[in-house]
Amino acid sequence: MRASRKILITTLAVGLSVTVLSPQLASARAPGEQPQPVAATHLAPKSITTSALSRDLRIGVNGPAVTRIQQALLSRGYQIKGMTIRGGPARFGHLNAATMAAIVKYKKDNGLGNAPVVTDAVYQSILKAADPRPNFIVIQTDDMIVDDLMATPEIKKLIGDAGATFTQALTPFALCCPSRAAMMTGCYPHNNRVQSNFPPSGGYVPWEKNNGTSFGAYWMQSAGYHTVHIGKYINGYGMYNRPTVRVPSGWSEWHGSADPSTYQMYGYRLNEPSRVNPFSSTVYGDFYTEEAQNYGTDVYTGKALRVIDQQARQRAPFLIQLAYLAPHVETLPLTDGTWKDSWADVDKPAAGSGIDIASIPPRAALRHQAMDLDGIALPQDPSFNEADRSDKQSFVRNLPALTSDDIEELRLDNIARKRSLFAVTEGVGAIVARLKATGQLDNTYIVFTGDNGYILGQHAITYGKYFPYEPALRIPMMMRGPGIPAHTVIGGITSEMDITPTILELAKVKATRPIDGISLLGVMTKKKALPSRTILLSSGPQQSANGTPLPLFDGVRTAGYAWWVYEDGFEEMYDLSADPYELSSVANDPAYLKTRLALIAEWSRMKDCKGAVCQRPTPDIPDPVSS
Ligand SMILES: [Ca+2]
Ligand SMILES: [Ca+2]
Repeated sequence: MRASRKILITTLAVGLSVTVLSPQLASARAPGEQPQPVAATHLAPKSITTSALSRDLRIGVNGPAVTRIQQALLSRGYQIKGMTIRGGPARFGHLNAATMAAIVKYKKDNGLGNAPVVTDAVYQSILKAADPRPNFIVIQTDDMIVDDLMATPEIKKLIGDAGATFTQALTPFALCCPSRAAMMTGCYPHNNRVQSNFPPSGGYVPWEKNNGTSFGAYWMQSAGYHTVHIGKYINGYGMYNRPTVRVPSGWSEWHGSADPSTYQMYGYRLNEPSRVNPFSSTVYGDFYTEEAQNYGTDVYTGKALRVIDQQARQRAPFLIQLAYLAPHVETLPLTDGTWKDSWADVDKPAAGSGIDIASIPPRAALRHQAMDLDGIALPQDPSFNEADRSDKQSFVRNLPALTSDDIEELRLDNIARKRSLFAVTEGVGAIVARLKATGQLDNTYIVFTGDNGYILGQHAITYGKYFPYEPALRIPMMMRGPGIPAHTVIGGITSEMDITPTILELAKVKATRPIDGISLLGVMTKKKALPSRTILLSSGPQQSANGTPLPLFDGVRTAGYAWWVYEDGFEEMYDLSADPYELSSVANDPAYLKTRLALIAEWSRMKDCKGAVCQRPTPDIPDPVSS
């Protein structure tokens, strides 16, 4: 065997062959791997398929990938001899028959069987040179609270401790759909026009209409990223009254869950079009039959792992958005619930339409069902079952106090929610491990976040979300990746609207609309201080469990204060340093008059803000006058 390594790669005209001599690549081979000489030979075309070669070389056979690899090799000083590009680089389609035959002969001569000629490590180094842009994986849970991270320390260890943790990450709108729209666009609900879960003020149709070609994944895809969505999307996607399998704009690969089956751990439908079948849609098991292989969280993780494997062999960098259902409640299949009209995926639903389906706490994976979690106590801070709600607007003021039965139910809900997150934790672990095994971890950013927080009995509320109290606004958020120092903790206000601009800055991709969030890159790398932030709070049409409309409100949250006004004019305001649990509204306290007026002025600035105006730091908010 010769000491130097030759790599046979790329296309050539029939009858010629290409030899690439690569001293650098010899050192890039995997530990323990022996160098393998490649003999370039002149061979007549044989009957071997392009896909077989693609498997062998572990590369895609699309034109740009091959061309970019050639360019990368040339730019790094490799000599490529005897190469003729049929039709020129732009039209350069695939590795031709002579190359394939040469590789087959080489493998035969060297007794390599089916072993790959070019190893993953070598190929990775070529790919990196061809397109060094980083990959991104955004892992999103549904209704997860910061406290849930206590039950899932592995997520914190693998993502937060390995990078940055944002301890005061807020959603501008504590509801699934507006929150996800804000995350994907980097914009406030008043700018992306997704202001509730349902049309006409929110949901899938307004989403596509207003943001289909102006949000993170679309910009990334336009810049050459392979974009993949797995799981829950914008509420109303794939509804029964619009059964056609559609891939929303911006996504190269689609595994979107069709509503309302999105809210099932078993028996959910994923729309998964492929080149072979553009209308492919699969129902995974049955809601009432708990089969391990169909458990939603694990199926979603498996799909993410497959994409990670697949992309290790592709030139294009990727963005994966992996949206788990846990720890959200599950809803019973449609036939068992009451379905009021076709509300969810139409432009103008009939008046009075809505959804009223029975729900159950999220089911854990079978392997986690026997774990004894009885020791997990329901978090009960001083706002839990707040007795005196005279400072609060009538809706919350008039809620009945929680009974011991209510509290026991909340305790069990909390345990079920945390139990459902163990499979997510394992998923995060598997993803990190697979990125490492395929040589991609060092070039991949992973974001872990929720969509909205969850209220578990605070202020006697059992509706979970919507109201702008702290437990609903706060979400888990962390990010790891190259250049982000481990154990970075950022305590100031951040928002899920910051995720898209951060990714865009890292990928050097431009947005085509003003962005209301800010990139956190400089903050994470300690090159910039986090500015003081004001987050605009807003609301939209939403019903309580019994069909009563919830009161609308608007407001702001600054570092020190939360202020909002309901549609009936009732104001609530909390001094978060003195009253972090929001027990006593100071909206009518004369000592806070100047503070309140400053917050109202801040709201006036923010309520119709766009881009730079939304990003402006919070001005001085006067302290209360001491009495
Ligand atoms: Ca949610
Ligand atoms: Ca109170």
